[in-house]
Amino acid sequence: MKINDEVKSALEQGRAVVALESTIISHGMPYPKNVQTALLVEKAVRDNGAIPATIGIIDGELVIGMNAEEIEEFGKKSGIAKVSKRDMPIVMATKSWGATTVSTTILGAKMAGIPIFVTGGIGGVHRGAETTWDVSRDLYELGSEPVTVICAGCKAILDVDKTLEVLETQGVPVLSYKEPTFANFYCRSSGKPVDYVFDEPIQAARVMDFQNKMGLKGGILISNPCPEEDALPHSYIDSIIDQAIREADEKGVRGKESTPFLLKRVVELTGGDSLETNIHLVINNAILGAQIAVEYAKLRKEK
Ligand code: PSU
Ligand code: MN
Repeated sequence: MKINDEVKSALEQGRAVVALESTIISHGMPYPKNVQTALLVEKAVRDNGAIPATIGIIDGELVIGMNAEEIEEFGKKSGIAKVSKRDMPIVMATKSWGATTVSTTILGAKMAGIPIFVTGGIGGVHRGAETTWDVSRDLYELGSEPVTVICAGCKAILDVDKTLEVLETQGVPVLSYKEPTFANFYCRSSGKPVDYVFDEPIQAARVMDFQNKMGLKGGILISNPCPEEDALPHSYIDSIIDQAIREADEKGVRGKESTPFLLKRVVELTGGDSLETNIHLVINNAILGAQIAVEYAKLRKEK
């Protein structure tokens, strides 16, 4: 593992650091918007008082805090593996490049001692999981590692009810910023209740603090609805997602290819609108994540 100097000294001094993932760069968005977004997200973290640490695997080494050239490579290079937990030792042993998903970014953040991680939408239980058994590893890492994840709900291509059920089984508290319901990625509300609604970043930091104090294994999920002006209407995006899922079924797209295929198809079918929403919601999450990280660092310093 290689931690960059800025991140290392921030962690040593107990300053706020926010982890960021690399699958959203290499498999979640097209070039060059993926790179531009990753850099804007890092800037949003800095503007709100924290240090960004984008995580990825380069030549078999887990890098905590990639530089701008490395982020550019992740956005451009083809053949970078999408790395779930099971792929990690293989990518290391073969000295390959690997993009970390939510699950492996949680693992990297934990190894480095970073308590907060910002993404777009987490993976979850896919629609039709009763026959495919496609349940993202993201939910199990959230259940076992002490990292708080800020997201705009689970990706809209998923089954929200089933995803929330697995989070409950995994013992993951689901918090929502200002809105009474769990966010739905491109839309502000899924209509499903959460465990706690908060209005100030410090309130989320206090929940993190108690989870830590009690030694409860696992993380916390924070849902932050995408900005009002960027949200897409439910009826419009739902019919497009239905079409993308039908096409995936017809083509036999399965397993780890499923999420990248669906996201890409939804971007095409919305004429790029869903990509703009995706970009804005990640930046919005970075702002909240940095604010919570700053409050959490203050709480820890008071001890
Ligand atoms: N959020 C986005 N775009 C993405 C992802 C999340 O806005 O591309 C990625 C994350 O890395 C997440 C992964 O962990 O998709 C989920 O993949 P799967 O459903 O195969 O577990
Ligand atoms: Mn899957």
